Amino acid sequence: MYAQSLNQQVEGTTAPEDAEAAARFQARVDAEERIEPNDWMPAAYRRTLVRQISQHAHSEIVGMLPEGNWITRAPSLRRKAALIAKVQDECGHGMYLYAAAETLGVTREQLVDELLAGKAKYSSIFNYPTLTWADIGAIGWLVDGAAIMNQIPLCRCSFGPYSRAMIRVCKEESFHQRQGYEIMLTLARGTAAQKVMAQDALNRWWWPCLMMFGPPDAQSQHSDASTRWKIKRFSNDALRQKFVDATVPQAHFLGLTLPDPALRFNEATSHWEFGEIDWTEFKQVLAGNGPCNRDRMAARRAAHTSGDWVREAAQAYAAKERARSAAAAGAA
Ligand code: BYC
Repeated sequence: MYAQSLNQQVEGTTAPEDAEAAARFQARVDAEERIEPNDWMPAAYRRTLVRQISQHAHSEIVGMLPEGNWITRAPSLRRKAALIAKVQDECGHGMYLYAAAETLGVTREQLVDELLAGKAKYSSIFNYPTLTWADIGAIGWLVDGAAIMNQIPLCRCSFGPYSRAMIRVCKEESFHQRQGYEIMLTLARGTAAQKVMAQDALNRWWWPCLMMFGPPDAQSQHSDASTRWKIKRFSNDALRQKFVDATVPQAHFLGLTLPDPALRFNEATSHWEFGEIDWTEFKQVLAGNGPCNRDRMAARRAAHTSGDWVREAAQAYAAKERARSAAAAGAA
């Protein structure tokens, strides 16, 4: 459940709603105009955006952990440099997204507090462990691949700051996806042991990646409103299917097997049909019981606490700068 306190604050930033304003708003959305932070918007639209954008930001930040885990153990200098750059990009994505959420009347501190208090969600995928180097390939290829599939349509989201942030994020995700696929290709064409490692990573990441797209359409409580508001352009199931259709041939090119005995190409629909997703596992991960939920939150809390002095120093510096500017303005 999204935190009550944040919701109340978000509600408080909008003028009382009237039917005419709501109709004008929907007409602008229907005409593909972008809604900007100072424009009138329904409270529920604002609330949905704060929820989604902040969850997205948290995902980028928590998402640094599984890959960051391998920076010291990357197999070559080239791989290490690329991985450091990728993890740093994810941090940058988190920063744009927190900034986009802040335009809706919440502060970054509030959003981070919600995460650290365990009240805010982040993507289920980051609660799985990175056991071998091949997991770094699988994350780039599959997790970033799934993220691109979901985020390309978000570049046309009705809310201006979110859509603009997504354009840059997608460009960077595209590099991430390629570096992951290249790691997988190297392993798949390497020694027998390396190929086994690549296959094992694919086996472990495939199903959790399909869960990234969210619950089945029939159980997606936010989809109807988000589609009407053109935040969502495709349903969870439609994006999941696009991802499967794009990824199965990539796995075949690698010479790897997808861990799904039900997978088969339907000539009539030109889609890859896949087996049943374990939604119980998804719900367990969302409830905080995935393999790494507790580790991830402990790592974020520890990073936040050990970063106290950095925030204090930055605030002290900003206060000094303000005093200097005020003194200079007074002297002029
Ligand atoms: N994990 O009504 P629904 C990256 C929740 S990071 C956790 O369908 P909606 C990367 C959902 O929030 C990329 N929770 O929701 C970073 C809702 O719960 P609440 C991350 C999930 O919003 C580092 C409930 O289930 N991408 O690429 O219409 C390294 C019902 O769902 C998940 C984004 O954040 C999940 N997988 O649709 C490498 C994309 N799925 O809020 C890579 C932006 C659903 O009512 N977000 N839930 O408590 C979205 O596009 C949409 O929010 C979703 C869900 C498609 C995820």
